[in-house]
Amino acid sequence: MESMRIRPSQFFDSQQPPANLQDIKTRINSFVEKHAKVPGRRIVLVTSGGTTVPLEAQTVRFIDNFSAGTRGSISTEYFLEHGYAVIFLHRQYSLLPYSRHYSHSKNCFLDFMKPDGNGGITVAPQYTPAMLQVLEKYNSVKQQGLLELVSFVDVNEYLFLLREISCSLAKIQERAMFYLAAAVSDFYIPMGKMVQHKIQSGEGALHLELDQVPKILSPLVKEWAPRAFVVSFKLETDPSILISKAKTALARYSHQAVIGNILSTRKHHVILITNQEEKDIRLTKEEQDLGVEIEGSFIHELIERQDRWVAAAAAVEK
Ligand code: PAZ
Repeated sequence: MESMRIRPSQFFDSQQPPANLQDIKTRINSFVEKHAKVPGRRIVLVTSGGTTVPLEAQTVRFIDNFSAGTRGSISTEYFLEHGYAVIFLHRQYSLLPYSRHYSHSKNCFLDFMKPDGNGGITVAPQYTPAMLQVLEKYNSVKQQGLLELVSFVDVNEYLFLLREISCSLAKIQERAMFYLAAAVSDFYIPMGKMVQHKIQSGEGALHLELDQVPKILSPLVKEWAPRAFVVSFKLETDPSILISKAKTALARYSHQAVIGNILSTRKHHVILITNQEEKDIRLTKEEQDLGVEIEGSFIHELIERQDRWVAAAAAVEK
């Protein structure tokens, strides 16, 4: 069935770009130009959250992809700590760096507050040290303009935005990393085949036919930013196929690394796969209980590999 898949260029020619694409392009170009002027500054594009697939043009129903944006938002904070500027391409309303510590899925922000006795409110003393730490990091990142947020909802928007941002990053691709943690739909309904109005329920079972989404890593690695360091993610539920699927992706796209993870263990176990190695990264039970984040370990590993890769490329050019 592989031959049925539309080519990326055909996809972009036949689909409608998002209405705000030009504004985002301007914003990203100025972010990239600003950071390109800082000697040695690296930029990473972190993609995060799941894409939807609308079933109707005026969308009432859609298919969603699993991801809360936990991986992407945590990872962004670690990249910022390592001095990277970050473009955070995320699913609208999914977790964001820094505010994720106080997200509604974990806790209610009101529980952190208390009346200050003078008609105002304050942070309850037991939460102040941890919140102050997060606030200081957040303010420093904001003040230095190190984080640019771009949001998407459906797979169409995601692909157009990914192309736009990749082409912008191409200007400094030797200093760029792509960290593609978003859960991107494999199937979609092309605009030409999508119904305009809400699908009616009076006609019995619903039969859907979805086309395959083009494999976007291919133009990203080969055309848009061939000298950038590219990390993709592979999510599986069956551990017996994870490594072979990750290796197949590496061989097919010739990028630099794949992070493999299993749905049920993704928060404490990942496998870092490159052409040279297959490295198991795990948190111990004790680390998990202490709330250690696995991203802290493997992002450090990825940065080391990007350093070596950049150095090797520079040596070849000499
Ligand atoms: O956002 P989250 O922490 O809930 O999930 C992260 C993840 C499992 C979506 C990510 O680690 C990942 O594997 N992304 C690629 C998904 C895929 O193979 O399509």
